[in-house]
Amino acid sequence: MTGRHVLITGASAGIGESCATLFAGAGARLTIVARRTERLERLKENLAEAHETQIEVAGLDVQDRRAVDAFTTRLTSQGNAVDVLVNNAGLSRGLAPLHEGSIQDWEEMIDTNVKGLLYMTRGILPHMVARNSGHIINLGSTAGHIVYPGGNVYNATKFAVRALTEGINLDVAGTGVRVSTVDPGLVETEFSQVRFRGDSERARKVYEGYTPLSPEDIAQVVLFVAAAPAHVNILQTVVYPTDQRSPYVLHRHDPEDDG
Ligand code: 8X3
Repeated sequence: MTGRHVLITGASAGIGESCATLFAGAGARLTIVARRTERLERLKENLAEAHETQIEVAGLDVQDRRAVDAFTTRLTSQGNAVDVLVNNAGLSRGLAPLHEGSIQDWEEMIDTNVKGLLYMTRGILPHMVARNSGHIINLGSTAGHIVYPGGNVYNATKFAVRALTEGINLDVAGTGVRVSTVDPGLVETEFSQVRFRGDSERARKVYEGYTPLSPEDIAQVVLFVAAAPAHVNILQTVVYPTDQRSPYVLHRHDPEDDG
């Protein structure tokens, strides 16, 4: 990845932060964006200490269409071509059945997971097509393959990410641009804290009694997908913890067995 320019959204925590760490370690130049700039600045400091690579930080909410447009216009007009866009920013809100769901929660998920991904991609992809090279890597989910009770709108957004990945992949046929999704199952991040709005006890229980994926596990896959030779396009990867075989089959160890 030496010298390649990687743009990562939602880079202030979790999978995005781990991607930034691994890509910096692999010698990439980074632009890391998120809403929480103080966390990005701290990450930049840590990475700059460990790796001799250029890191740009930008405060950006991918839901904000005008802000994304201004950001991508500025970035691309500086001749700062993006080699890899990691569309990682995403979130889940609530687990209510649809008939009890919060419309505000739905809008936040749709605006971030679907529209935010589209805004970023619309800003960056034309330049990749013009250069006949580049790679869009979307963070999907196993929730984009199988629905589960209360997942409704979150599931729909991740099904959309999968459909958009497949659609963009067809649209750029004949160019050197690559398009991929990495679709994880249960990864221990702030995801459940956000889903349950800071209910730490409920969030902790999601990851109890088995070994979930770590953000680093997924970042390794993203790096592998990005680092594949230019003639190889890994369209989709689905990654579960060994203890989870589907959203419906999760092997939790009996605490009694641990003595
Ligand atoms: C995260 C995985 O199963 O909580 O997207 O939806 S799940």
